[in-house]
Amino acid sequence: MKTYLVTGGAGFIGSNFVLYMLKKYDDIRIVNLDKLTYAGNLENLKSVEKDPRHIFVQADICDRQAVSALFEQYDVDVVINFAAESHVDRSIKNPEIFVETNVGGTVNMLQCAKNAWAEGEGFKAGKKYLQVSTDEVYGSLGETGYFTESTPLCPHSPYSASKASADMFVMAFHDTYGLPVNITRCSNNYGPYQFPEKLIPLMINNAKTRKPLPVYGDGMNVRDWLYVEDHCKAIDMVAQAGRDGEVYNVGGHNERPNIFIVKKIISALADRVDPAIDETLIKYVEDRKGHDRRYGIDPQKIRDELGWTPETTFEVGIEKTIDWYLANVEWMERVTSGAYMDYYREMYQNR
Ligand code: NAD
Ligand code: TDX
Repeated sequence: MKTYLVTGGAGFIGSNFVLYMLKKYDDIRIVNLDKLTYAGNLENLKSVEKDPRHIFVQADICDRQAVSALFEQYDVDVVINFAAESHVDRSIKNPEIFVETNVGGTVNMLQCAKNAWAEGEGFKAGKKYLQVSTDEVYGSLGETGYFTESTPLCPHSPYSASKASADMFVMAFHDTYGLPVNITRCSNNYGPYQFPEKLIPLMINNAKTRKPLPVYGDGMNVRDWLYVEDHCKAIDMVAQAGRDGEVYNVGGHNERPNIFIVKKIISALADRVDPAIDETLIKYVEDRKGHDRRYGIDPQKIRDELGWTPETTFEVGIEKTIDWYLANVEWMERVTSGAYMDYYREMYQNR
């Protein structure tokens, strides 16, 4: 039985990954370490609450004692490090926590894996540390071209700078100590359980409640969208078969300008909820500082080496996602109460 130490497994992608893996494999065990920040939500994991293959531990990835105790208690085979501060706008307001968690936390995870897996001059067989990273570390594209794994790192936001820095430590642990690592760099994810500070769930929630839809700048920034389950599949494949020390970009050539996404959500909600939901809700607001213009992933390496291809087209994925948020009103109400309201007011009242 393989044991996974998944960090950040109560967040958006992490919880989708835990559910995906427990559904796909019988013979695995997942130790899920999460600090439960504002973005962590155990409600996402309700369906596996009583599953003995899922062990939840509330802890901080920066905590040496807590993390090394887990390596001691469970014979961890694979680490998947999702835990991070993940929102660009928050990083612009408060960069320090991004350094602490995304850089310091990653180095702590690497050190703990290195210590626990040491054997003789090298490491025990069959171990893997996988760092979940982002296409944002490559910076911004012009109108043409794609990010490949050899595109130089050129992050612009405090968030992407922290993720790029973490990636460099991951590679340093491979190059210096020979730690068996991989990095995945994925494009924008969407799907169930995404916190409504991010574009798609924020727009669905605002449109449903007839609140203004805040579009940054001219709305023509382009993101490359991937359905979260396709990302989970890619991570599983890389963890199993990725060549040590390699980076794999993950994306499905689904580039869309932000305004296209917003209009798509409006028309879907007009059909499903109320025909009065229309484009008059769109409010162009002050642009994000340092706003990257375009992201676009070249996924050739993961396709050719590991046979990964996405299964969900954007057209299907966005409909499924909208349906999920409309069917899970209580989930949305719970995550948008309390502290979320303060965040929302602070973010958007002067824009
Ligand atoms: P998220 O914000 O939804 O979840 C992050 C999780 O990490 C939360 O459960 C939170 O409680 C936990 N966490 C935060 N700080 C922690 C700490 N110090 N110790 C332990 N747990 C902590 O993020 P997400 O969107 O699910 O992203 C997961 C990972 O994937 C991140 O590393 C992110 O950089 C990367 N990524 C995200 C996207 C995307 O579109 N969302 C795309 C590419 C890569
Ligand atoms: O209210 C909004 N209005 C708006 O126009 C919000 C929240 C966003 N936007 C724009 C900014 C971006 O161009 O939409 C685009 C997407 O924004 P986010 O959902 O904040 O995502 P992004 O900044 O692209 O980063 C996401 O993808 C890469 C994740 O948050 C990162 O964790 C991941 O690494």
